[in-house]
Amino acid sequence: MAEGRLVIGTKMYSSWSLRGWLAVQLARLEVEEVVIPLAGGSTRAIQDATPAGLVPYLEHRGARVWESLSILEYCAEIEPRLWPSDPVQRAAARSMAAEMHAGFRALRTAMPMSILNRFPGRNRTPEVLADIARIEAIWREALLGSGGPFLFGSRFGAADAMFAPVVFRFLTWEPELQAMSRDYVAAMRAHPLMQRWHDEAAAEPAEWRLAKYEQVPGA
Ligand SMILES: N[C@@H](CCC(=O)N[C@@H](CS)C(=O)NCC(=O)O)C(=O)O
Repeated sequence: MAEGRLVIGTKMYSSWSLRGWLAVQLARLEVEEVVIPLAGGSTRAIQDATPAGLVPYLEHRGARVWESLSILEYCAEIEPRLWPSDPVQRAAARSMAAEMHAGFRALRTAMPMSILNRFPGRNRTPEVLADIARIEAIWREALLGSGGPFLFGSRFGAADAMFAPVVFRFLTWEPELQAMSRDYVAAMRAHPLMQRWHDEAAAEPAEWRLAKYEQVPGA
């Protein structure tokens, strides 16, 4: 029986929802999944269903958890292996997750998650390329330290969950990436939870598609 619910947005586009959903899956919480279609702006349905008017939002055993990073931390209390066991590595993983949560605005704005689309070569502004360079640098440091294939070793963890939408963005927008980043993107994409999210996004009703994320930018 469900012990709560996870409220998320359209899987095709809702990058923050993907982060919360991955954490909930990795911690194996038994919650009902409530998907509210995004409308490209604030919606009454999401405002009514969540404290901050944003998805993801988790209710579990009496806890009310909003903000994707808080959901990750809540899930890590139940499944501590979401973070590396080594304190030095754990500090790095938390810093990367926090940097993703707070930053990379140029990339997030110019290269939205739109899972089934392919827009190679588009929107490579200097600000976006700077974000991508920083992401590649921190991925590289983590992967070299852990040996991969995930950021902190063999287990898909919280830091990977935070960067999962970046993986889908890179597959859509196809920026030029270093070989190590390409290998990481491939390892992430092959993970069963990423495959499941992709397939469930592809199965969403056609009427949930939003023109702003479906059109080739600038066309
Ligand atoms: N800082 C929040 C950001 C959440 C967010 O911006 N979610 C978007 C969808 S990806 C949203 O709910 N937008 C309101 C709407 O579309 O009605 C988090 O980390 O959870």
